Amino acid sequence: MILAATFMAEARQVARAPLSDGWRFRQVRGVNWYPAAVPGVVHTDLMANGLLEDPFVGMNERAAQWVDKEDWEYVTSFDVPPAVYERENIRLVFEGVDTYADVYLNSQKVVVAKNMFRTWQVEVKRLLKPEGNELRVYLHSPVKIDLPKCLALDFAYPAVNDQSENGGLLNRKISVFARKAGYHYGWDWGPRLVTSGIWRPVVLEAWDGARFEDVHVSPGGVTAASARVSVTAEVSSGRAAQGVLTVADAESGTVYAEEPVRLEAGTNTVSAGFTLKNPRLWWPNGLGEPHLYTFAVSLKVDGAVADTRAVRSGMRDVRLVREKDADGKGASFTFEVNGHPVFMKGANYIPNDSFLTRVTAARYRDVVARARDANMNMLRVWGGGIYEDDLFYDLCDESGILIWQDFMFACSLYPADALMMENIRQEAVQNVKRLRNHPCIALWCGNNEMNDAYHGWGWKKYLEGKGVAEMVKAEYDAVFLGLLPEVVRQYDPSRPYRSSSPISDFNPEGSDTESGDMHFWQVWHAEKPFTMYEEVIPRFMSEYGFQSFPELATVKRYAPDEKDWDIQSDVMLAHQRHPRGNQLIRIYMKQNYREAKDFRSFLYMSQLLQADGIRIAQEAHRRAMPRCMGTLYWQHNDCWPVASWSSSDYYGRWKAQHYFTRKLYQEVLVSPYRTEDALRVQVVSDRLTPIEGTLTVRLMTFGGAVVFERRVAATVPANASVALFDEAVETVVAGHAPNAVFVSAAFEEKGRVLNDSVYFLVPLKEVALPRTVIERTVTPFKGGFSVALKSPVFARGVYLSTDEGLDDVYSDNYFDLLPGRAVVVTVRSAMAADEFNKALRVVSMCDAVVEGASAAE
Ligand code: BMA
Repeated sequence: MILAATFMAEARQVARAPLSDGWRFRQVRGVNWYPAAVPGVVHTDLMANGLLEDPFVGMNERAAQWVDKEDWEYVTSFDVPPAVYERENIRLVFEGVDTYADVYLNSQKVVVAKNMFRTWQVEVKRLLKPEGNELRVYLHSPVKIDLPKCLALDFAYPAVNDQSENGGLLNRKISVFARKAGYHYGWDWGPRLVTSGIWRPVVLEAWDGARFEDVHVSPGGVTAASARVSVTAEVSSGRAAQGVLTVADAESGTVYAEEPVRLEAGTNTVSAGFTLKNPRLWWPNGLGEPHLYTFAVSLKVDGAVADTRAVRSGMRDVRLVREKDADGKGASFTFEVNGHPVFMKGANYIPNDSFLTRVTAARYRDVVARARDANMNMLRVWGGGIYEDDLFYDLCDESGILIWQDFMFACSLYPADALMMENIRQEAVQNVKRLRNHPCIALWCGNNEMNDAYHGWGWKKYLEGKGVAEMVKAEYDAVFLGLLPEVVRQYDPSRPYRSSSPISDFNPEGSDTESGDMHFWQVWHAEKPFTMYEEVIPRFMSEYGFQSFPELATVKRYAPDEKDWDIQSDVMLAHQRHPRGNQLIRIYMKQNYREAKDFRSFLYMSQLLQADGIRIAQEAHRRAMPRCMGTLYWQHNDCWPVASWSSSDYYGRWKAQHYFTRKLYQEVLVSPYRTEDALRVQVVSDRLTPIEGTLTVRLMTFGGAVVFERRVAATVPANASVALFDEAVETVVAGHAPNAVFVSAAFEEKGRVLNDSVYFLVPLKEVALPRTVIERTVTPFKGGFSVALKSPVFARGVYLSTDEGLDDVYSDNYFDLLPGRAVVVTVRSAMAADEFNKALRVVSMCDAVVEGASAAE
């Protein structure tokens, strides 16, 4: 959709040529040159040349730690085609350099880069020759640059997740000195792989006269009747001239606005505006179509087109409503979209790879599809990663996924002298300008957890002890209360800014359940039971989570050798980055489940445990709407194969939690839960119109006998959460042992089940799950198989897998099979039928626990 001109483009327009060919690289201390990929990073180039073992396999990460202590040099040479060489202006653009680099063009230093989140550009016409130009990029080791800064201080800027020890730097947390993705230095789900490289494209741009530097399309006052669209363009012009700014529909050609503009030599701001009548609105996933308009914006100078840009935009009104409660104690935290309060269902998003340049378009498509297909309407791009690629936001625009966008600061405190402030300002301005056209962006947020950490994690005390608390706090305030909100006000005034996530509206030193957002980690870090999710419910839950292991097919990729199949083996521990991760999983497993019989079963049970636990929170948050208006669990994805809080692993394989989430985030949720001695069923609807339907609540034995049944006809109001069933447990169980029965609840509209749920009246550990063998019938179809499944008795967490088919996608998995009821699962797979039949394993929880460890024990 971008009307990108190339060298072939019409002479007057801006020409762009990537400089991606012919690159070579070397370790500066070394002598040999090797072929290199640009965009790319040193680690992947070393791997491609057979000089580094894949750090994602086994314990190879350890053997990669030397890379960040070295300087590296990248060189290419290129000719400039005449059609470009003759243009009035030629600019060299680095869209992203990681991180410290000197760039030389024909031996002249033209760029000194020091921030991986910024773009760097320089006018190079006078330096270029028609042939044989040399472009050289000297990448300084981030360790060599930043370690001295760290050593010069007599206190440490805290950085809890920086795995400096793994990098051989003892306790020197140097990540805070670099404007570089925090997770590169290690995280509690990620390896320490401190990359260097030319990680985004290098391009030559050439033009005559005038060009767009930026085009901002900003819809305002959006209603069903009309939308006011303002287009503001930054234009550089070589001379004073008369021009025309035109905005047209890219498809139909309909001209919306045509403004004569006066250009002076230098930078100009020109604008045009128009009103769209009865606009097609952009809706978040689940509420309607996320319609996108593509506006062709063009600039004519002296009658000829000088530059064009195609800008996609969505007509939507998103606001964050924070109204004081009637009792004055708290305030709402509600995203309102097109006039409707919308409950945010989503997750926190991290970068998709430690080596960012490996994230292909297909992987971006998959990770966003994983959100859309799980019925999410929001992702939080978390501050320890990157401002994502344009493609990511394009896909979110198309999928109706709203974005909570952090600036890139997380779980640390950062120095901010005048030079750093300017560096951060440029980073913020560039990224806000780059992303503000996307309708998906809902909110800007200064940082992740820094406010909580300063006040609540003992950092303030530590810094006071060192006599620098005021200074460090002043640096914090300057960035997050001064610079960043100012940039947002100036460049994207229609969007809200929050200084930190989480933060209370009334207590600037922390977060709480009465206002603002909250990260709730008492479950997991503080070992509190999952049921605490039902007790602590904030206005907006922006983080909570629980770890699980990836399934065996993924584990095999990093631990191929069976001798390592023990969660405490060195290899498995290298892929478990939370210091107490295994211990915590074991503790919760013991509290909630019976013992897993072997390694494979433990992996599977860890996924069910995570899904069961997080489900309690997801349901409690949704039930609590409209007081609570959002649930974003930690975390959507992984950056390498690892045990983590993710609901889908590095290869994109859905964990149990992802399948559970898809159902729990449906438009309508049926949520059974227990109070002291009653069973309640609540129905939550995100639909913007009322639903007439029927709730059926059944109590069944594991053999399939229905011992209680009630049907409740009800109208569920629009966008509401209502209790439709409330009955004494005693009445419902009707004399049966509570551990030998389960609740099955479903809500249907005109005979179609909108959502259903299985619920146990006692903790799962005590449930007398019967043993069963699941019958299966496999029928091949083109590109896959359908698998019909049936069990005479209840089967918990039915799991289909073939350890081989990494790309297999199941229509459903980890689901409960009701006694006697047939379920058909389809799987897309490249396997041959007999191969699949042999490899397919169908198990349920009763197969995974130690034989004889019966429920009643
Ligand atoms: C939150 C996140 C991450 C972290 C996660 C799990 O604090 O912001 O920093 O990975 O918890 O500990």
